[in-house]
Amino acid sequence: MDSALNLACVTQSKTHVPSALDDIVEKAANTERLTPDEALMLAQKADIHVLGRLALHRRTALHGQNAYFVFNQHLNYTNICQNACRFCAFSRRVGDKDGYTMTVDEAVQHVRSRKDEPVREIHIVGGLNPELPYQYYLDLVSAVKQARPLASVKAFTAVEVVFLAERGGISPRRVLADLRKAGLDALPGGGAEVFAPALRARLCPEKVSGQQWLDIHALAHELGIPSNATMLFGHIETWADRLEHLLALRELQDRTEGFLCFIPLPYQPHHNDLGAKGPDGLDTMRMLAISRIFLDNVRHLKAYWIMTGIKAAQMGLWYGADDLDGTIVEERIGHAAGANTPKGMTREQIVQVISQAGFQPVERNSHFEAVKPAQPSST
Ligand code: V47
Ligand code: SF4
Repeated sequence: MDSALNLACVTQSKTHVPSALDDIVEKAANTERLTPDEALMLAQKADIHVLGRLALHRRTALHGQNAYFVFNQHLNYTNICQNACRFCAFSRRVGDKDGYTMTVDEAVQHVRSRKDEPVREIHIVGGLNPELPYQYYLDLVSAVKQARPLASVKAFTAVEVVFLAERGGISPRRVLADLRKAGLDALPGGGAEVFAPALRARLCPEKVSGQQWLDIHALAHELGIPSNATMLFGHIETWADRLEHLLALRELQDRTEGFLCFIPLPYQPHHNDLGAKGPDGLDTMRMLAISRIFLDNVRHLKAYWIMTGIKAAQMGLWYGADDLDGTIVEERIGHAAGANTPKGMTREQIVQVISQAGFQPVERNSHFEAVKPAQPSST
């Protein structure tokens, strides 16, 4: 075991009999790859301090004291959706009075309204709106890109990509190629939920399968479009479901190396009909730590402050996370489901949050490259 970790004090006592768990802890401390069964035992049996130390060891080896954030803007262009995922409080049906769809011009207005701020990434996702033509999506990406030529456009989940392909009667490959031509830089990680088929059938029966989600990301990586990956946790899934999900991501990443970041999304329990209660703080730390330890080939791990809460995101940096996402300003999906956080933070606030947690704030772009704070006039 790495002596720097010195986990003996928490795993052993004079009367301690070495166990299978000790072997797994030692393997993890030596940065060896864990099997799903080993990770499952670690997740369920290891002391929270041991997990934290192991995860911190990994995150420090990768990133030192750095903790990343991006100056970004979220754009949820429509909440109209033909699906009805049971955990979702954001979506509305065609005709609902609180349904909305932005025209491309309105979306550009949103982006322009922040033209004096040094935004480096526009994150665009929405519902599956059957009334929007294929061309809308291409126009949206190219208009946003034109309005913000120096910002990356990270747009449309794998679920939206499949929807566009089906509606346009074209292949997902063609959709991704068209979007890229229009200015798409990366895919966000949403829509992954939990891959386990039986669970997915209960959570989001109309949604693309886990395999389809993985296939779209594999295709994006093949076309040179990097992406993120998420997992919705803390509802009705088990640790075995979580590990199955992480394994599928690890296997794909071994093949493509296209994932930039993994984001475990803590389930927000309000205004939907799933009835689960959401993870507590310890479960969120355990989830982050196991993600950091098991997903050894995805470089970045995000504690998404909008959904974890700001204080838990700070703690998350000690449990394996190295990224807090960003300034955001107008988040709707987590807040529709009761997220109890501000809708955005200023750069000064996020820098302070990271510094006060004991880490070095580093502003990044969508590709996780460190950048100098941009001046508003350069955007
Ligand atoms: O796909 C829906 C999730 C996702 C709830 O790629 C919920 O950088 C919690 O994917 N509780 C959208 N989560 C958000 C997302 C994301 C966010 C930030 C950064 C990135 C990135 C991606 O939100 C959906 C769904 O999985 N979601 N309802 C809920 N009640
Ligand atoms: Fe629609 Fe996405 Fe909500 Fe599911 S999670 S209902 S696909 S907006």
